[in-house]
Amino acid sequence: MKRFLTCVGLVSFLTAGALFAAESPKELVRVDGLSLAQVRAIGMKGYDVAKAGRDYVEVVVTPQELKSLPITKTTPKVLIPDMDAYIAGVLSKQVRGAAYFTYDTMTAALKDMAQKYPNIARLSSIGKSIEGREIWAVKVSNNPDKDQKIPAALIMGAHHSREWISDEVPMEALKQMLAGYGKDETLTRLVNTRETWFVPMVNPDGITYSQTKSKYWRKNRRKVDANNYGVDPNRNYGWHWGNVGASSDPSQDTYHGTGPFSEPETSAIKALAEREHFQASISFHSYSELVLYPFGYGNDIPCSDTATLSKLAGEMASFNHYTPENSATLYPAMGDSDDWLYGSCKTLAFTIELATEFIPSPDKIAGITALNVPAVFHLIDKAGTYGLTTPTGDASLASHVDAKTALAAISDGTALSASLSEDSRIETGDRIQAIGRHLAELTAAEMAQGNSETWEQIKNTPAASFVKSLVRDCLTFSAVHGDKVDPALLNEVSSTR
Ligand code: 0X9
Ligand code: ZN
Repeated sequence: MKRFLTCVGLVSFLTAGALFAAESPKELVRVDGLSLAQVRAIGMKGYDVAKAGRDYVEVVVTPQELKSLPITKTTPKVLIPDMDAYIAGVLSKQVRGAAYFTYDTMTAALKDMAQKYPNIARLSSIGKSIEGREIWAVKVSNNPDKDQKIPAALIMGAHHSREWISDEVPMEALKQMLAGYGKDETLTRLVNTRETWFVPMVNPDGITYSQTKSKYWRKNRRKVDANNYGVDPNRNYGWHWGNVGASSDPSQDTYHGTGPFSEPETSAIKALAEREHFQASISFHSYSELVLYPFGYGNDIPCSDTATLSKLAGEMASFNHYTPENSATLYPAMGDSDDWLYGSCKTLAFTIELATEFIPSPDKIAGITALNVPAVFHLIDKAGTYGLTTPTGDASLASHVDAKTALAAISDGTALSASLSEDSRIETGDRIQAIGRHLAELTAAEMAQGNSETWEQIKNTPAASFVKSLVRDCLTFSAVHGDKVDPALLNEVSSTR
């Protein structure tokens, strides 16, 4: 629950704060009535902005930083006067059944799941954090030891220490996906036709520090120098790395580190992503109830996949009722995971800012995860459609997907085509054609075995109409090359327009 102090309260708090500056607690303040230029200036300077709109920001500051905020004629309101006390308050409200995962309880839960579902879940460490904790990843797939070259998705949480809710959604999605295998049709299909990687706690040291020391902490736990700890993992990814919305001062919460991927936590994600080639990803954070998409390293950066990214963001938002927007609209900041995943790996990469406060009261965890898990499953599904047809996506997967995925990719890609630029439309068209050729081969093979299910679906899917003649070509080719093809089949495909 947010607490509001009056302006008078704020002034006396600030006066007192100035006297014992070194130990002053951090506070969350809201500044209303700003111009868009002021909002942008605050974001660009690397302040620890929690939430921003066209004319306001909510920002975490020391009393000293508050004084230097580039604002005029506006009076900040203190929402939370002492962030460490706020953390302690949340911790004290935890009860059995409504409590946040710690690194240890998460590790135990992941080990349990991997043990319970050995055929579809594989637990591994993708690297160690600065303090030597394993960064755990679980791969979910019907053949988890094999790279099947099928659409892959990455679901991450807890880049930021004090955002405890952000690992809860990946954990809950993972749990439901495993439990639903063989019981729920959609989840069974997703396990069988996708490779999904969950990395629920990217920054385990930060979460642990925040939870055990009642500390309002954002970064990892690197000891930078005698006085300063921590690099902001979400300013450390290497796409247009620099100072936009980040700080080169190690005492600041948005300190970007000494260079791109200077941190083991971001390097671990980099190595995983470069190996697995994810078609789509979500990185969970808190707070603001947003679905963000790249690029975020500057305003109005051209991006050939904006139509696809904004469409998919909008679809996820239809599940959680959050606001979909380009991440620079929140504030431009370089070095986040989405920009690098999209820019470098062509992953359709999203950040979901959960909730309306950094650490919701523990009794709200279940409601927030229930709202967001369906968006996770939707993204995993669409990794196999938009992820294949989008102009910068991975064309090589076209020849590996199952019939249902191929059909959905043709439908989604075709529906999106109209909103694409001419160049992107042509590229997307080529991808749809490639998927269509693969689908035709699958369908012809199925029909030769006496199974016309996919053929019937193609007939009922207007966007896949072009595949019908390709199926006919496949069957004719087989017949010409001496395979036994039922003439009734040839007749059926030839007479279908
Ligand atoms: O600043 C961040 O890293 C994210 N917000 S948070 O309050 N969870 O710290 C948002 C990153 C969005 N990306 C860009 N604006 N580039
Ligand atoms: Zn965050």
